[in-house]
Amino acid sequence: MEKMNMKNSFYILCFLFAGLAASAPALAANHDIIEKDKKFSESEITVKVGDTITFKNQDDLVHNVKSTSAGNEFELPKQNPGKEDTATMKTPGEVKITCAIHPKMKLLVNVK
Ligand SMILES: [Cu+2]
Repeated sequence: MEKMNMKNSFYILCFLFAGLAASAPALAANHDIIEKDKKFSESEITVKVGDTITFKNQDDLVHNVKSTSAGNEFELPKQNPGKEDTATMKTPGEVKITCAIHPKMKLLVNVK
């Protein structure tokens, strides 16, 4: 009888942990954006708060990616060819990303 109770307790614990795991918030995702021919590989993307965007410079010139959008301001270090850097999207809203050196480069990020 005692053994049976132990077994039942074990199943109940398993059930509880499974429930906890299922209700845990989704892990932040990373989104890759390529910089090539003085363009971003996407013009608009949608991400979640806490997600990161990795900017990969596949051009043969320097880029300087930045945002001045409220709540998501950042400026990545000047990127030599082959470099990559990551920015975290912290606040819901529209984030307008550009390159300080090439202002025609534009990426709109919708942070949900
Ligand atoms: Cu640039």
